[in-house]
This record gives sequence, structure tokens and C-alpha cells, in this order.
Amino acid sequence: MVTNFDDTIVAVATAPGNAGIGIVRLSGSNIDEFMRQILGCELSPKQASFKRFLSHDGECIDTGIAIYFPSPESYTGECVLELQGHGGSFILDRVLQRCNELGARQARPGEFSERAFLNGKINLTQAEAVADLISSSSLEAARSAMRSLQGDFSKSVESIVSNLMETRVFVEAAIDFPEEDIDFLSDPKLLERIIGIEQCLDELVKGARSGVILHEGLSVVLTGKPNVGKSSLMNRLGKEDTAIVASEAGTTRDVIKKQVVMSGVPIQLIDTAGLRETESEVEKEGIRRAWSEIELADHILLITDSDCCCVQKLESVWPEYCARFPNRTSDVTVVVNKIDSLGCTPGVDHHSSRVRVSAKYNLGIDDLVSQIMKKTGLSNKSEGNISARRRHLSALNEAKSFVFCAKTQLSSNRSGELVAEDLKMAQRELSQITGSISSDELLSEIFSSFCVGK
Ligand SMILES: Nc1nc2c(ncn2[C@@H]2O[C@H](COP(=O)(O)OP(=O)(O)OP(=O)(O)O)[C@@H](O)[C@H]2O)c(=O)[nH]1
Ligand SMILES: [Mg+2]
Repeated sequence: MVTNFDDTIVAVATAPGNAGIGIVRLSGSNIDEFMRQILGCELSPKQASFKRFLSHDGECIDTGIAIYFPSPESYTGECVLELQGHGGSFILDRVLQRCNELGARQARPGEFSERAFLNGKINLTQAEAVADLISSSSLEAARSAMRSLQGDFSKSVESIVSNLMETRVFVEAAIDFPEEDIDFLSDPKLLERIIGIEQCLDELVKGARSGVILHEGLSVVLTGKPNVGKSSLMNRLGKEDTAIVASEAGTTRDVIKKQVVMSGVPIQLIDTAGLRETESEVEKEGIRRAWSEIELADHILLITDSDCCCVQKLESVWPEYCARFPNRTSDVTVVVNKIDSLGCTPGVDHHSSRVRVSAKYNLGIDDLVSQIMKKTGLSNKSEGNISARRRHLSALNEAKSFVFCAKTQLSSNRSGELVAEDLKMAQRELSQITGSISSDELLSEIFSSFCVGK
């Protein structure tokens, strides 16, 4: 059902600045009147017509293509008029002002998409995918946004929701009819079914996690002792002379960041001060900042310039890190640099998973990139990736833990009520993803991050 909002909204839908074409878009209920006033006639639906855009006294402000989309066959589900004129800010402002004179209100960021959502044209994940598609900065990010926009993500979520619903009905029937001879709750099929749901959620969490990284970018910090070649490696990976490289130890003190795209994934490389005991106040501050970056990064490259042949555990290579972050040892890739002078071959060591490179002589760099992708779960950038946000990931994880509780309840004390409650909570979490259950605050938070005109 289409909700008719009282007001008509208007915005310039194209980017600011001078361009060949600029589009002003109107959406609302009295679009016929806007057509009569601005174009001097009513247009046939969904046909491009070359028209003059007129001011209140009949002056031609601009000429261009006008297209009318009647409700509900438009992006927002309301009647929409698109005026495609010349792309100059001044001209577009005049067309916009003319629309304002006739009573149209300037649209808030994302308001067209918000109306599309409220009118049931798209669900919440699709609306978010629109914003992701617009802001995507790499091929993979654009592809996964397109998959979500076409509904792949919401379909997977909806299929789990309906599976949860059927399972709940089964469990609730068992609670309501305890006198039945058959004990529904001990039917192994029920447990199998819950395990199946858990596995589907697991798959979706993986795809969503990669999606979040594609949307936000992966942060990779380069750390290690002074002079091991951190800045050289940063410059090599970033294909630019960003950080100063020098033979003296303790060259880098500030945190240096460089945005790159590697294997289609947006990555922020972070070069830091070398870790060592020092009396220098400046260097101490650099090292403190390096540790904050290590704490926040998605992945860490620990660079060394020795030990290329012996297999050692991270605990002995980097005890301080392991003591601080015992649960995050899998986030570290050990990189042995300067292999040209160590006399070993470039590539991944299969026993220790270390990567041997030479930043200076460009050896083993592709292997390092592949290893980063592998360790961060981005190497299979296959069909599974969807553009996802942190909120989706946390809802999926919450749902997963409720399903896990349901499974535990069922296999331990067979409390039907608790199993049903956990399944219900899991379903609630998932419904927030597509927006079938959503709060006003959530909606305003989501749509306010959109650009104006979308
Ligand atoms: N032989 C050889 N030398 C290298 C290699 N990579 C870096 N170097 C040299 O090692 C020295 C230190 O390099 P940097 O990149 O500044 O090292 P860093 O780890 O950033 O050092 P700090 O900023 O002082 O902590 C420089 O003289 C580099 O030219 C390599 O692959 N082989
Ligand atoms: Mg450096």
C-alpha cells in the first residue's frame, strides 16, 4: 500500500558542480500541478519528452528532458517527476527554486529512499544497498552492493526467518499438546532442523563480515622493531613513496595512513613507529600510538628481518602482543623482510604461514597480498558476499547465539518453553535486518547517512 505524504519533496539528484546534465527530482502527490506550471502541460507516463522549464512569468529557465512516473510505478512509489536539464549549479538552483515556489519542500538526505522503503518498494537492506552502491570504491564492494540491492541478502534472511517460524510452530504445538503420545521435542528431526538454521546463519555471518569490510575497508597495520622495513613495505604495497625510508633506526614516529585497493578490496595501510625501549619522549609517544593502531586494526603485519627459516610460535616471536591480546593471535601475519640479504626464497612458508618478502626488491609481494586476503576471509570473494553493515552483523550474531541457546536447551533439559522463546528472539533479531520490525530512531539513523536526492 502506498502512503501518500502530504508534502512534495524536491532535490537535485546529480552531484554538485558543472556537468553535461543535471537532474531535479520531485516526489509527492500533486505532481500534475507541477507539470502544468513548469512544463505547461501534463506528460504521458514514463515517456521522455523534450520540454522548456518555465518560470512563473513564462520565461524559459532551461530546456531538457522531462519524465513523469505515476504512482506506484516509481522509485518512491509516489508520483515522481524528473527534470533533466543542463548540469550547472546556477541553472539547477533556479529550477529548484521554481519547485519551491510551487510548494515543494527540499528533501532531507535519503528521503526519496525512505519513502521507497515506507511504501514497500524496497526493504531496509535494499535501501542500505542503494547507499552502498553509490559510495562503493572498489569492484567487489559495488558487486556485493548490487547483490544486496537485488534482494539476495534479504532473501537469505527471510528464508531463515520462515524456517525459524516453522520450527517454532512445531515446538509450540508440542508445548500445547503435551498429552499427545508422541514426544515431539525428542524427535531428532527437530534438533537437526535447529542445527541446519545455525549453519545457515553461520554462512550468512561470513558473507556479512566480508561485506562490512568491503563497505568500511580493511585496516592493516604494519608493525615490528625499528628498521625492519615497515615503511619500505608500506610504500611497496601502496605503490607510492608515502613514508620516509632511511637506514637509521627510529625513522618513523607518526602514524602514516594510505588508502589502497588490493585485489578489489579497499584497504587502509597504517605505518607506525618501530617498537623498542627508548628514552626519547617523541619516540615513546610514537610507540604508544602504534599500540593503539594495533588494538584497532582488522589485521596486523608483524615485520621482522631475521628468522626466516625456523618455525616459531607467535608467543615466542611477539610475547607482548600475545599477552595483551590472547584471543587475537590469528589476526597477525608474520612477514620476513629483506630476504635478498637473508638468502631465502620468496613466498608463504607452509609450516609457519610466514610470508617471505623483499620490500626493497619487490619479491613475494603478491604472495603477501594473497595471504592477507586469505587470513581475513576475503580470498573467496565469490557469490556469498553481500553488502552489509555492522548492525546487520550484530543482529546476525545475536540471532546465532539465540539459536545456539535453543539447541542447548533442546539437547539438555528439553524445556519446550525456553526453546520456543529463544527461537522467537532469534526471529526478532533477523526481522530488524530487513526492517519488518524497525524503530523510528533506527530509520532516521540509516537514512540520514544518505546523500540528498537519493
Ligand atoms: N636489503 C634490503 N634492505 C631493505 C629492504 N627493505 C627495507 N630495507 C632497508 O632497511 C632500512 C630501513 O627501512 P625502513 O623502511 O625505513 O624501515 P622501518 O621499519 O620503517 O624503520 P623505522 O621507521 O625506523 O622503524 C632502509 O635502509 C631500507 O632501504 C629489503 O627488502 N632488503
Ligand atoms: Mg619507518
